[in-house]
Amino acid sequence: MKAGILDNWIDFSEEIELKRFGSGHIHQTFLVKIRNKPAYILQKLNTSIFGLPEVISKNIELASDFLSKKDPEYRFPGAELTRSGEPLLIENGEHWRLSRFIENSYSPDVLESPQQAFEAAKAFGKLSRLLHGIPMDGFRETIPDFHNLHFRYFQFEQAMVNTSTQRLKKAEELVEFYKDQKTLVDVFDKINSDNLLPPRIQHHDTKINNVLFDNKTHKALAVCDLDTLMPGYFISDLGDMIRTYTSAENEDSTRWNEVKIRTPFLEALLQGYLSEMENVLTTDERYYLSYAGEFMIYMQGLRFLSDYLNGDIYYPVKYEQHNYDRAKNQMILLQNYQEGYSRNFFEEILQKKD
Ligand code: GN1
Ligand code: MG
Repeated sequence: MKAGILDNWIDFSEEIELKRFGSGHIHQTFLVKIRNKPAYILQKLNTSIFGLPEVISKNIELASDFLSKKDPEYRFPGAELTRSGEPLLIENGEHWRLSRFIENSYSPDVLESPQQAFEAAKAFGKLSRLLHGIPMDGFRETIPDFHNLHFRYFQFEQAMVNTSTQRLKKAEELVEFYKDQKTLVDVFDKINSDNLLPPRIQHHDTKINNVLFDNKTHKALAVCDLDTLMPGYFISDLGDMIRTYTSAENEDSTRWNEVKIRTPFLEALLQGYLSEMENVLTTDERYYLSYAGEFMIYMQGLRFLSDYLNGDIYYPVKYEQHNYDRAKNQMILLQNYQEGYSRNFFEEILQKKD
């Protein structure tokens, strides 16, 4: 069946090996190996989440055209066109996409060294830098309000109303914590109402398993998972990196005592990001560097908690309180971040660079 799908792009009379790939939550992803040919990544898009698949293709195409002129060497894993020249195959109501697999690469779930944090942050910083100045006109949001914290908080409020008494009781402590942190939403609202941050094309899912590293050199080769490449603020990409590169445990971990920010990783991440973005960031953006981490950890925690309250309708779960645990993990990480990394920490790093 999936092999039949592949027929729309390539000849595969040769032996073909297809296996599930990666740990993404949303799409079904397969690695396709064909004898004597390059390998591919085949994805069946989750269109109940990405209701506008043609917007994804358009955004990627616009970015790809711009990047190929600005830096022809840049590796950007856009979609392979089907035999009829389309970036997406639509068959029986299903949407499929094929892209080149970057050979000899791996994508980690947790970073092992500050050097890797530097590399990954440099990779996403580079993408932001290269896309600086791209005309925004043709871009649209692939998931409306995806990183709109105001909207995410509203969804959380709705989830509290609609949930079962049992789940609400179980989540009481977390609910209180996330409510107490609502000032983070107020900051976001002010950024919006006063136009404090310039719109940028951002990746919006910079977690570490969306970076491809070279098997041997451990250098970042490329970033992948481009479905949420769309207009937003720099706090989305920088914040998601802080959320996932600096924690000693990934978001699924329940080893609560180990969930904490690793300072050398945070420093390396900032160095990597700033090595690309330092001269691009505005004064206001520099001011909001530390907020980026709070914004993303908080929003991800809210999303996990809302999903727990809603009865696990968005994130796939492996056990009953999986989403509850993820929201708890993010709560601990946020507390740790707020205790240890004030705005001063970020200013010192900026000053050292100046
Ligand atoms: C989802 O598909 P995946 O696992 O890369 C989610 C991100 C979250 C992430 C948390 C479209 O990304 O926003 O940060 O899970 N993507 C969507 O692991 O909701
Ligand atoms: Mg992914």
